Amino acid sequence: MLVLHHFFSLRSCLIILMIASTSVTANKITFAQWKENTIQKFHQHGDIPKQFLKEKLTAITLDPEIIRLDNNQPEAIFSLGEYLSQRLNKKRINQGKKYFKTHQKLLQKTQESYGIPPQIIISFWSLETNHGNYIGNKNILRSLSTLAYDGRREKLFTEQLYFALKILHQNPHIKHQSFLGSWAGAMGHPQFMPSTFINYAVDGNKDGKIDLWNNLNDVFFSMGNYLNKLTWNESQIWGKQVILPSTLDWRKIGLEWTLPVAEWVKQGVEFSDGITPSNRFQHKASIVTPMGHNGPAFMVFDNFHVIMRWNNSIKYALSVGILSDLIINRYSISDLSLRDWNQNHPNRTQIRKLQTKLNLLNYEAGKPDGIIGKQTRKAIIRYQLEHNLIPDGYPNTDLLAHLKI
Ligand SMILES: [Ca+2]
Repeated sequence: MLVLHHFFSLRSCLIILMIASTSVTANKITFAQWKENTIQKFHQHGDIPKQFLKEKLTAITLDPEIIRLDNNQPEAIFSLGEYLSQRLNKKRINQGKKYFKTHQKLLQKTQESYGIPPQIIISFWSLETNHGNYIGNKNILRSLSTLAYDGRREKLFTEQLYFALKILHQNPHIKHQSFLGSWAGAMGHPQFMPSTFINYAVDGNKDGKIDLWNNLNDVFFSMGNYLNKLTWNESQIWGKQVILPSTLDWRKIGLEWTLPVAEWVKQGVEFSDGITPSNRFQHKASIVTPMGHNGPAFMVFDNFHVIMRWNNSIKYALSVGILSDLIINRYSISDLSLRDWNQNHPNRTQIRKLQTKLNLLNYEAGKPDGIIGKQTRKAIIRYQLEHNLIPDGYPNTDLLAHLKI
């Protein structure tokens, strides 16, 4: 899983800024020249010996498969129901429950050290690599060099390449040939990007080596440490499914708005399981409706934002939260009626058209990129408000028909 949003230490940030400010114009020079320039820049700005950089980078070749994968982003966008059905299948849920028991001791130790509940660790572990079964077999340095040179997200991947080299330099037990991960550079059981590894990975079993590929103690402790530093709050839950009253002011829906639980309840919000968490009345929460007013609604707490700092996607965060609940039998998958969450989601071409049209009409939807971000959502809400549609910010068929798309 490619993780774009990481927290960097101040020192790392400074190094990143220095590297980025002098980054090369990748696609105008040959790969060999690019490697030479990169070795030079990393040496000047970082603390890795030049000889080491040369040894690791000089022999690297471009990986055409990675360029192809990077350029072929899927056109279809899954509905929440489809997304969750794929990820939360029976086998995965049952395995999660099994590992929750078999690794109980280690998970308990992780919770004692970092305050992260066992079911949350198992849920991330499960969704990232299917409990370590899909950790990727691409050479990290080759992947990151290719992506940095290819240029689409040159800055991000140049930074990650620097951190990857730093990992190899600081951890001589990790050999170049076994430094493997996903095509986008995510590594080991938790699929940490190199910057995450550098800043948050820890040596759980105290054998003097950090091993996120083979040692579960290191894996769980590193995940625990990362989530702890992302400010996971042990006394809170991630969220709960809710039922919204028809009278609710839709302008208050979305992660930008927070109100105390008591206030939401006062406004008529009910909990799908019928249990009102009165012990959490003072906690602040937002309400998200990832499929608009025709889909499910969730009340989410600060921990939901923590999950989104790991991977900045509401659907991903919901999958982590829901799987963690399923692992501890808070409810069962059949209680969720995922089939009802399957309404058609427009594809990227339709969203690009929608953005272009909204821009033409001066609703400022931002660059037509086929992705519903904050700005597009705001533009949709403004349009909906001005045309007496329910202002849920969701591009449903009514909205597309209204705009003749
Ligand atoms: Ca270790």
